[in-house]
Amino acid sequence: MTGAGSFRLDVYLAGERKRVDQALRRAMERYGALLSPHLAPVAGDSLLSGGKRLRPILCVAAFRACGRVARRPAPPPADLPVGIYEVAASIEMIHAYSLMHDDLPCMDDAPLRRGAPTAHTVHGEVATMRAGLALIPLAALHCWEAAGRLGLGRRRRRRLVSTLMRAASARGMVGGQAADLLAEGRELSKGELDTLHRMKTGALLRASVCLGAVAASAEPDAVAALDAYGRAIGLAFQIADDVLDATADAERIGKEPSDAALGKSTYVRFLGVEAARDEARQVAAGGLGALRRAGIDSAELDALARYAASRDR
Ligand code: GRG
Repeated sequence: MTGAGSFRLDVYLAGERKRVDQALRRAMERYGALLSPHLAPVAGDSLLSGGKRLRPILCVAAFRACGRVARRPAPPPADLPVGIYEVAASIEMIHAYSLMHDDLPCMDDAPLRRGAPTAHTVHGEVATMRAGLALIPLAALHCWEAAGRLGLGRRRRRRLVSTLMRAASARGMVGGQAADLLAEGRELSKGELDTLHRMKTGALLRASVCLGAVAASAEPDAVAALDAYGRAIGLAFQIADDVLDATADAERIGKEPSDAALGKSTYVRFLGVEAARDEARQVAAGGLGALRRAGIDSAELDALARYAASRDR
């Protein structure tokens, strides 16, 4: 991977997280009424409970990289249309629902998330299940309307919503989760593990990058390069997740490590910690190669690839 020069990832991430959180709060104000009075606080708690916000940040970075407003050096984020943060917020709605459901007793049965008690331990299983489900149509609606406010035509708006919903579907995240649950206690091959994680974790990360590119009205070859980048980042992120689950404590990652207890096949089980770290870095470098070949030069995407592969929380 090439150096990211004087780019300050920590400053960049903190600024972007603030803007994503603002967009999420605006979304809850706008659509809270569609959630019903008792589900809105449950969904709101999960949506606004922090987190890295990597998916929306990738979406905005891809948008910027596609040149609609991009120049080098990168313009300050305030130059970006607010609408791209709104589109990005719709991805985080899907992510929030997936975490709420993932932690339920019928799935990973987790007590902690982001350093706090999980949604169902606070609000109960039924309310958590319902509020999570209610976020799915909200995400689709928000994506559609935000893309309209961004000035996109119907064809691109449809493509954005369709990309997001396909990534969340049984061909993507839901299918990956189902495969993961079925595989508990069973030894997977490396190929099966790759496929599972490209769906469960990778599909939404990949779609995040694609949404940014499509929202920027990028040319097809740029969309294809960003898609390859997103695909690589999605897998690198999961490999790094396995490394963290095997090596970090609950205080650092904000949840109880659970892969070993649930008998899951992981990259660490296959490769060992150090080789898994290397693999994550190599996969991410492959994604950056796709950008370079397409002439896409983005300090943000470069730094985000490193972060996805080598993060420490
Ligand atoms: C009906 C089978 C079925 C599934 C419903 C629950 C579910 C859908 C999908 C689970 C998807 C999931 C939780 C994948 C794991 C992805 C992952 C590594 C999440 C952690 O993401 P981070 O680290 O979290 O970005 P933060 O807290 O930073 O947002």
